[in-house]
Amino acid sequence: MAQKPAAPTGSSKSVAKPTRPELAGADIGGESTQKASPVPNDAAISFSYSEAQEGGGETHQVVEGDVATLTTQQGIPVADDQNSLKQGARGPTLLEDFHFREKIFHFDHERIPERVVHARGYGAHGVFELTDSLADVSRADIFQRVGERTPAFVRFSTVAGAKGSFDLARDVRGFAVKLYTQEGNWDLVGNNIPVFFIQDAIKFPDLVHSVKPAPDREFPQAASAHDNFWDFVSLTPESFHMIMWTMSDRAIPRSFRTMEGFGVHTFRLVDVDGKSTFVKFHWKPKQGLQSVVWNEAVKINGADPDFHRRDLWDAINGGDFPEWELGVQLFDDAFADSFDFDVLDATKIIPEELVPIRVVGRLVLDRVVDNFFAETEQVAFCTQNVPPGIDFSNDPLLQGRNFSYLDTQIKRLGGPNFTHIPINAPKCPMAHFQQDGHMAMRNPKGRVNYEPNSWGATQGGPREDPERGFTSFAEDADGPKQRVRSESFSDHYSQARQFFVSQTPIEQKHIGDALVFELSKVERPDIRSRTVSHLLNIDATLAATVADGLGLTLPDPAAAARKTITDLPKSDRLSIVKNGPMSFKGRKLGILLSDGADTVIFRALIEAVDAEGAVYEVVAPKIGGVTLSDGTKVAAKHKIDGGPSVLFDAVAIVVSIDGASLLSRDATAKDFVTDAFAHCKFIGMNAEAEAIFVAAGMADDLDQACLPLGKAEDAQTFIEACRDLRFWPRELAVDLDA
Ligand code: HDE
Repeated sequence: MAQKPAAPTGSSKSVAKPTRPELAGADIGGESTQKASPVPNDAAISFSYSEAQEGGGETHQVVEGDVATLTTQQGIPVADDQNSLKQGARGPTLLEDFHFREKIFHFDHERIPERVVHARGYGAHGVFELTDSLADVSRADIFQRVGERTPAFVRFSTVAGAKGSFDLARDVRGFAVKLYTQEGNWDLVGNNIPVFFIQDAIKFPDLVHSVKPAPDREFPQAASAHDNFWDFVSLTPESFHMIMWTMSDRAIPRSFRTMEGFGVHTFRLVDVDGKSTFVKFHWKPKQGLQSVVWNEAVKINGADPDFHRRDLWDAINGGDFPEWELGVQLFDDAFADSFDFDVLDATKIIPEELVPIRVVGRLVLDRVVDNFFAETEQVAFCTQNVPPGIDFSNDPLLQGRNFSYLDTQIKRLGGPNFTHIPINAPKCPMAHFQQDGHMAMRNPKGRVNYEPNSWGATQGGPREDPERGFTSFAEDADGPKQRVRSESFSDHYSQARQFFVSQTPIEQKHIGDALVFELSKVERPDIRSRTVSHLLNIDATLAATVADGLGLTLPDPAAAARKTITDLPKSDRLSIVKNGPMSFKGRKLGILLSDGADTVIFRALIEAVDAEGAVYEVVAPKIGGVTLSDGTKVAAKHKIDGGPSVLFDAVAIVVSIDGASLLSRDATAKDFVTDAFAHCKFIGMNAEAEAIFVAAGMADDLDQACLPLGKAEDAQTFIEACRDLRFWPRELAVDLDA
């Protein structure tokens, strides 16, 4: 017998916003949330759809009573969505079943090509506010009026991995910002590292091929620790400044929220008189800089491959809106001429100590997307999108990008009308004669689609405007056509060294560890050796440490086009540790509880976390939660084997004697404490918890960053200690590679 169609159960789901448990209340939730905020996405998920229209979307629903009726794409109401149309109950499916065919056909076509690089990304909406006018150097409308707000969309990404890869790959992070200005979209398509691997865009396909999975075996995924990548970079000395950054903790950020962003290239700002000033763009996170350690990153990838996207989603929905300052480094031709390096060379920075950053605005991300595909996947950034008052320099990488991004969007989004997709459409008036093409949504009215024309002001359509319109900076350019690399691009090691010597000892150790790890995955000894030959031109101690870590005889230094400048001043701004937040705000405490755990300590802990502007999650032997010493029930966010300590910035262990003895037998509970310790985290623990450390073989290891939680006041002391984020001396004391 044919099954009866299921009755629709409802047209909209309400996603209840979790509210912070009253501390005085009886039962407590297993996680905290930050201040509640009205986030549109949480209001209701409706089964309606929006149709892109000029001037905004319109919502269509076929509604009967309170419940929307399921329809086909053509709007035909559907009576049965459970069974295809058959000739008899057990007979063949009929071609006539248009609902079935449409449903399957549409499903078959759901995928679009993933981005050739930066495939895995996560986006959010926000707003840019100007805090200091740049009218003195740029005519761009976005830079004129202090206090004015411009809508923004930001997409963070990894570079090498596929769309479904994990978040904590050792990789550069994309930091692409679309600003919907009153003079059209400005896309600042940057990274979280201020330099790049190569100097000329013609090498980009080679670089990307080398880091992506090899063509025969299609692995390794989302990793640079393999022969092809190190083969390419060790044959490309210009990449070594970037290599220092990617081997540093910058390439394993704790969160998108704790990364800097950089425009990388030198751009131009152009004022009303056509005068140009060179500019480098910087995004400085209000959350401070923070990264994880490599062993932790590897484990996070298993425990929560979506760690970064979940973090952004939770922070924004919890009302803890991430914020960055927009800073500019401004300089003129005279500085450019006097600089040790070429400002057109994207493998170089201009140290902030040399050209200080002027903060001109702030970017706040305050809204997650309604639909990942529509917004994050379909957003199309193009470096060529600049409004009047912002212009390009001759950086050969930037020049190449200006071709590549438009080209790739046409392939990825299927045609030239990708600006009709709402996330890509400017939010200012547009008028032009471009028409037709696949999926044209905005179509001109009237008979005129060309200019010049003589149909007059009302019918003739838009006209160019020499005053308002974009004009390119009138730079003198001359010289023979030639395929050359300017001599001024030939210093490949001096700034790599400057970066390395500017790091704290623990950060230098991490760079050495990363190089040893990566090169240990390289099978060909000659590639390992060639890489070390470049390190010799950067820092002799680093080269010796890496050679030793690989069990390699130190090779001769690589032939250098230019001798390394060894006395470039150290730059504190290049270190993460020196630019930490000194706050636990926005961080997450994992609290391991057992039945019978002390209520007073637990309540004191969550009060201290709350006061700090941090969040907590409860880990327990069972997901049903625990009953505290006074009978209060606390829900768990994680069962112990699903909530390893790598998911948290710091951990607290508050258990009863029975709870400690139960957890002491559990391998995942022992991993919880050994990992927290090995990753240099601050650990708060009551006396009973010590049994778990003893069981984990750590009886003699506990140090000053393992803080007691014996009485209520200890909670505050512990959270204050957590402001340092990590207790680095521990790593230098216990790691074999130290
Ligand atoms: Fe990209 N890059 N890139 N890139 N890039 C792309 O465009 C390219 C470079 C960056 O979230 C592609 O839409 C060339 C530097 C980000 O959607 C493609 C060169 C920087 C994103 C492309 C570079 C970036 C991309 C692939 C060498 C930092 C993701 C998909 C000259 C300043 C944007 C796409 C998003 C994406 C080309 C080098 C940043 C193929 C040819 C340097 C953040 O067009």
